[in-house]
Amino acid sequence: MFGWFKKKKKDEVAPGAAGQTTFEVESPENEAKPLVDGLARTRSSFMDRVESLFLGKKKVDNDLLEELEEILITADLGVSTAQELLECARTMAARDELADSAALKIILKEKIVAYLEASSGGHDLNMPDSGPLVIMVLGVNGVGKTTSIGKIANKYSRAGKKVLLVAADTFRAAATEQLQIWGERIGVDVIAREAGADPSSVIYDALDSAQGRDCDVIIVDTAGRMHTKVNLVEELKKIKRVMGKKIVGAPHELWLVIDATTGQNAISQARLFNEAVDVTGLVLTKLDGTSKGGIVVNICRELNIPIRFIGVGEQINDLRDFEPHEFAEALFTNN
Ligand SMILES: Nc1nc2c(ncn2[C@@H]2O[C@H](COP(=O)(O)OP(=O)(O)O)[C@@H](O)[C@H]2O)c(=O)[nH]1
Ligand SMILES: [Mg+2]
Repeated sequence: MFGWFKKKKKDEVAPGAAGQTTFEVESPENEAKPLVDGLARTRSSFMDRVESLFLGKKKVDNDLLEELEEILITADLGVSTAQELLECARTMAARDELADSAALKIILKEKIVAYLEASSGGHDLNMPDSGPLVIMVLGVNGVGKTTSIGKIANKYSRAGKKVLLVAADTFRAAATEQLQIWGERIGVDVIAREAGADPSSVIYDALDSAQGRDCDVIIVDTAGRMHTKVNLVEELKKIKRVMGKKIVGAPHELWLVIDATTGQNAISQARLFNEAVDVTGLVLTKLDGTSKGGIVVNICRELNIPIRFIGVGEQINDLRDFEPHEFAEALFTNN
């Protein structure tokens, strides 16, 4: 999905990436925590239940289908997705094609991949023709913005990119410190000002000084809380405008961080932010902390915004590129 971290053939240049071939680098992906580990909780609640559906049953009857419906809804796939999957299982049963859990798993997996592909497959980053890629990161407090920025910056930096971080969450002093700690840890510069400084002016100054630094990517951390919700949205719009004045086309990417453990609430948050600033990608965190990883499918279908990364833990390597096939594979892997 990302030109940056895909192992590309030499002559394969991503569209719109003219002059950006230096971004095509080997992936440090093998250092990341395996997805199968990150999804263990979801797998053990969702898949184990699918497996046990057929235990001791000779045929697919209404009871079994009802139980399946409950499993699908409990996994947070979303009501319409659950209904569609159930309909499909019913049709298969009517044709005697649903003999066991293996047959059911094959069809569920196929459908889930198709849903994920539809929103998150093959969406390249909106790379600028020249100059640094500017990524603005947003999301409510506590969802994992700063942590994800640290992980993403580490990934980019290890892949040979020059990264600059901007601490524009000036609402809390601790937020700036947290980003600075990440910066020190991964060896990446962080531009910060005192708590309470106007975020737009921090960004204006940061982008100014970035121009002399020859960096490849600038990631801006923003506040997830203001005095009111309206303030937050207005502030984010303002920050976006300021960036565009300083660097043409910036922010090129607007990534919304959402916490997978908050279920439907994550979807409502995404709608609110998307209306305000046109989100271009999602970072879905804390998948390790939920047994309802089906929310990923729900998010893809409800929002139709590509998922860029998923967080599967608090450590630096607990971040994965989101690849629909890999995700479905991990979800359906036998323990
Ligand atoms: N288990 C788990 N915890 C996470 C993940 N991402 C972030 N966190 C934790 O969530 C908490 C809030 O993160 P933080 O980055 O400060 O959120 P922010 O307020 O949005 O910047 C911290 O304790 C992080 O360690 C993840 O993928 N998995
Ligand atoms: Mg933060």
